[in-house]
Amino acid sequence: MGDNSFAVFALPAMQTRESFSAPGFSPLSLDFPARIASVHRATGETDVQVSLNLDGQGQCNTHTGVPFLDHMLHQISSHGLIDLEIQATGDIEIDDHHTNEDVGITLGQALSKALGDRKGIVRFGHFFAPLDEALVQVTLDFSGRPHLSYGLDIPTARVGTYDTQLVREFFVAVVNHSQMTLHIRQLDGINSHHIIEATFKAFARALRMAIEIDPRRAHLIPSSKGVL
Ligand SMILES: [Mn+2]
Repeated sequence: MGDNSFAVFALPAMQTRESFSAPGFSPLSLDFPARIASVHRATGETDVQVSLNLDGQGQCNTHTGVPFLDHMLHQISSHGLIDLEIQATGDIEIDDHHTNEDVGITLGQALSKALGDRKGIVRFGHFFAPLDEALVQVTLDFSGRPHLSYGLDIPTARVGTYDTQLVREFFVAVVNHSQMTLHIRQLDGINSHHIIEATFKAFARALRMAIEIDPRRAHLIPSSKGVL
């Protein structure tokens, strides 16, 4: 019976694979407009320019004046496969707070702009990222309702010169300006650099999953209400 049942189930599976053996999907193959955006935001405290391509290859060029933030933005680009260019100047002679927050705000606005009405996206994303002893889970939803549930317990006040309280401030800004629901859970971790970097890696992969075009409903807004 084992041999027969294998044959019965294996044959349709092989046919299914062959019938979908077309080249890899890209939004362009569904006549999607390029999912790119540029946002410039200037205040009395900072001047931030963000350009991104959601369907990129992880090319990253960021100069925020906050080296650790640049290192984390590189994780978003590289693991999210988002081409990302960020130039920021800010009042870092005071501290990194305004620049960190305003980069988050502008990145959130650029994400929202590139997604447009969010037609065709998978919408939900999740990932567990380890970095040595650290393990962080990120779950997100482009729900249209900003919410952050922040579950990091970072053991030191600073990583290099970067104030570790700014991690939460960054994600608050991204969430509010991209209209995203975001849950971050730290499952393990001792080293602050590892915990934060695992968070950005998990965020990047969850983001990549959520913004991917779902070919089965590429021309529909992914909500039972029809609006996000
Ligand atoms: Mn690192």
